Amino acid sequence: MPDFDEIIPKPTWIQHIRHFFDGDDLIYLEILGFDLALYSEVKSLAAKISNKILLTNSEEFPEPARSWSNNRLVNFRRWMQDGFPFGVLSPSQKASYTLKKDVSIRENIADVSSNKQKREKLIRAFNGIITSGEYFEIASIHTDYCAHDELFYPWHRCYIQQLENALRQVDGCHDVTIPYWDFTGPVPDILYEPPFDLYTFPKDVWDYRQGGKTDRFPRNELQTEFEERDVVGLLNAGKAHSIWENFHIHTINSHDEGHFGIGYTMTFPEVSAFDPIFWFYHANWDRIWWKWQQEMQATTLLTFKTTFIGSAKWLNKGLPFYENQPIGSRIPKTSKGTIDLVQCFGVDYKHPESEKEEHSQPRTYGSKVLTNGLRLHNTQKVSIRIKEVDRLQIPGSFTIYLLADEKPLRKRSFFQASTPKKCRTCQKQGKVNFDFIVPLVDIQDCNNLTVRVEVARKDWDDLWFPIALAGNPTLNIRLLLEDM
Ligand SMILES: [Cu+2]
Repeated sequence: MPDFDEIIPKPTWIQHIRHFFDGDDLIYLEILGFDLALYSEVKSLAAKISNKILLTNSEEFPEPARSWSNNRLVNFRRWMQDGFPFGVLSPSQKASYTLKKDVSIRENIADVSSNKQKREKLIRAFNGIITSGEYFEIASIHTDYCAHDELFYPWHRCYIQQLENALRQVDGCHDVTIPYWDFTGPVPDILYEPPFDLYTFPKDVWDYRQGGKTDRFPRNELQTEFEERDVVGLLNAGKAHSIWENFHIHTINSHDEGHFGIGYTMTFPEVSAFDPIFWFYHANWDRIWWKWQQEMQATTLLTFKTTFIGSAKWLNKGLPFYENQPIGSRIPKTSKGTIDLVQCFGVDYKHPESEKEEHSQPRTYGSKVLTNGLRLHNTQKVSIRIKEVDRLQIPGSFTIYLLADEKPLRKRSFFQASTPKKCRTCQKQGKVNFDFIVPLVDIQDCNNLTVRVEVARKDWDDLWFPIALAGNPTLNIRLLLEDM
């Protein structure tokens, strides 16, 4: 970490300023109603902080013993003067991490599969809960809950733990953990072997009848789908963001594409969790979040909040899961109680070796914050936004196409409930945008840019959803400028 008491030429929030506030200060001030872990709060209180008048009573902040050096104060004022830049952590500035001891470790399913003992235990545990019906009960939770808003990551962190707890109840499997599927490499064989290849519905669920089976693409087709949908590219671009909200929004794009890329059952929230691959796919999403938290030094509640640009209120919302408690004293979980994976759940992830070297850049869309000037010449890319698609009107998961003279230029898939109008989380964010970056040459000779919506359900085969009914979205096109 840089020395904050030296003069810093271009201080940013994420690299420097967030570290100016000591944990004790943060806790003390939170009691007084100031949340200085939050970028937005520090920004709005910056004048008071820099003039040391944050606290109107006789107490000084920070307390005299840990008072800021003059250089630190200068750094803070420079940051104000520069327009409060949030900043980005480059790969070399990201924190390294070591695997926690004395906790359960979730591993790569490819590694579990190559260890006879571990593989057999995982199979036994899965067969156990499928036979007992517990698998059905847990998978059914996803039929009615659609947590793909800001609660997405915390919700699914609890959800996979619920399955893991169930697996551990099976005889001889008390120490089993849910492995993750790292989809950046080849698809491991085990995902196409029983009991992980498919699930048979013991009763009717949604469009599936009793005795029906989950379906997904054959292995090689899945691989091709993932490549064509650029699941890994979208993931890498999302992971490179240092702002939590951006990380969340952009990685969800990759998550949704992955659901579609796996196959039909996984395309619909009502039934996706019945396909066993769901669990390994989602353990990987949880691992991706955790790794991002580790790299951003955001593994605790206090430090996690320093990555927010907006409000932290959602952290207090209840989740439909309970803390591990004896029956009779069930305490509902909130998102707060999910942030520190090791503390809250007693597990850690062993990340794949292949992830050691990564150098993605966050993809920015549309306008940029003007701090250092922008380069106008040599612009070769445009950002295209399909703006304000009213997804509540669209019956279920869909794919939106951007067409240049009727030919598909780009597409993006969106994972949602079949009756989004009935879903409270969907209602909150009814209008959604779809962003693409396109080389200028691809559209400059085109006469007509249009948009089409394709509903994923089989009964919509060959029919487009009328775009006028989807809230008549607009197309915004902007030149993509580079920083100087
Ligand atoms: Cu999912």
